[in-house]
Amino acid sequence: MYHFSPVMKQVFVLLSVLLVLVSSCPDGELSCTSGECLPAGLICDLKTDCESGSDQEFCGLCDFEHHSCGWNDTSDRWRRQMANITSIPGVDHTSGSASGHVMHLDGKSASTAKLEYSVDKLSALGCQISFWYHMYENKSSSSSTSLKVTMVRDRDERDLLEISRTQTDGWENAIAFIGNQPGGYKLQFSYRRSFWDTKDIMLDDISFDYCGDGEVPAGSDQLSCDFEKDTCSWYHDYTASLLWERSDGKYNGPTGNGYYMWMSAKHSLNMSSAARLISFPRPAGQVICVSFFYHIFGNSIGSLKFIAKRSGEAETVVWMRSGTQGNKWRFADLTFESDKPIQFIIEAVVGGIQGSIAIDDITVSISETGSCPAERECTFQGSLCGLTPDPSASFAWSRITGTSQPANSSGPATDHTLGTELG
Ligand SMILES: [Ca+2]
Ligand SMILES: [Ca+2]
Ligand SMILES: [Ca+2]
Repeated sequence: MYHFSPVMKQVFVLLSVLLVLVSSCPDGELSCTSGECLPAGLICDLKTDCESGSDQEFCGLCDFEHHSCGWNDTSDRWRRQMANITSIPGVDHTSGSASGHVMHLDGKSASTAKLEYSVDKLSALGCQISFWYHMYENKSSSSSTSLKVTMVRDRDERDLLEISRTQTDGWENAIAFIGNQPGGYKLQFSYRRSFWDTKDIMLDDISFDYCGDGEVPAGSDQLSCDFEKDTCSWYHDYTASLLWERSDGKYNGPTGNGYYMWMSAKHSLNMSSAARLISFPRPAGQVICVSFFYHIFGNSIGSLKFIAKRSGEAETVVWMRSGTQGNKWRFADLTFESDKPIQFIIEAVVGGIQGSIAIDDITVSISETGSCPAERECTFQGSLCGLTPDPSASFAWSRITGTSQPANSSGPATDHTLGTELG
C-alpha cells in the first residue's frame, strides 16, 4: 500500500507535463498511452477521454488494482489490500477475484477515518460519483454508524450521502450527486465508529458519471414538475451565488399545500446574488410550451427571469418580472421554437433586502399542433394577452385544464385561476 500525497500528485502532474513534452503530440496536448493526442485540459476532468484511460489514471476513478488513484488517506486508517482479508465477500468487485484489490478500513481504531480526493475542475450539471462498498460488523450491536460521502470546500462541509446500516452481505452500489461544482474542493469518504460498534468497510470501483461537458444522464427530460418529491430534471446551478430551496413552510403553494422552489432576500446578501435552476438541452426543431406559477412578494425584492440558451449562443432573458407582484400566485405561459438544442434556466435575483420569490407547477410539453396555449398573463414584451382567434382558443382552454392541475392537487379549480388572470 502506498499513499498518494499532494506532493506525489504534483510529481505526477510534472511527469505528465514531461510526457507531453517528449511525446509526438503537438504542444499543449496530452499524449494518451493508447496513442491519441488530446487537449491537455482533459487531464483529471472526471471524464475518461483516452481509450486507455490514462488521462484519468490518478484522478479519483479507481479499481484499486495498482494504486489508490489520487485518493489520499489523511487518517492513516485505510489500506489498499487484497480482498481475501475477510470471508465475506472474499473477492473484490472489479474482477470478483480473491486477489483483486480493494480499499479497506479496519474499524477498530476510534479516530475518524478519512479518505480524500481533491477535485480541481468544474464538473458538468449531472455529475455524480458511484462506488461499491461492503460493510462488516466485528461484534454484534444494534447501532448503525454510517459511512459518509462529504464535499469539503474550505471550512464548508456538505454531506452528499450517508449510508447507515449494520452490514451488507456483499458488494453494494451507491451513488452521490455532485452537480456542476466549481473545482477546488475535496470529496471525502469518512467513517467514525461509535463506542459500541466496530465496523470494517471496503470500497472498490469508484467512478464518475456524467461529469464531462455534454454528458447527459438518462431520464433528464422530466421538466414538468410540481416539486413534491424532488426537483425532477431541474438541476441546481452550483456556480451561482445562491441556491433555490425546496420548501413547503412559507405559504401555501398555488394548488394548496405542498412544496415549491423558494428563495428569499436578506439584509446580508449582495443585491445581485442569484439562484438558478438549469435544464439539459431539449432537442431542436420542436415547438415547446412552458408554463409555471410564480410568487414574488415583498417590499424590497428582486426579479425572476426565465432564460433560454440555444446551443452555441449566449443566454437570452425571454421573460422577467421585477419587484413585488402581490401576495398571490401568478401564472406565465411561454412558447419556444428553436432550430438548435435549447436549454432553460430559471433565475431568481435577490435585488433587495426583504421579500421572497417562488415557483411551482412547471409544465414543459411539446406541441403537436405547432402552437401553445393562449397566454394567461401578458408578458412585458407586449403580447396578445390571450386574445387569440376563436378556433384555437377552445382547444387551448381544454389543454390548459389538463396540464396545469397536478394529479394530486386539492387546490382551487383551474377555471378560477383562468378567470382571475384573464378577467
Ligand atoms: Ca479526461
Ligand atoms: Ca478492485
Ligand atoms: Ca408543488
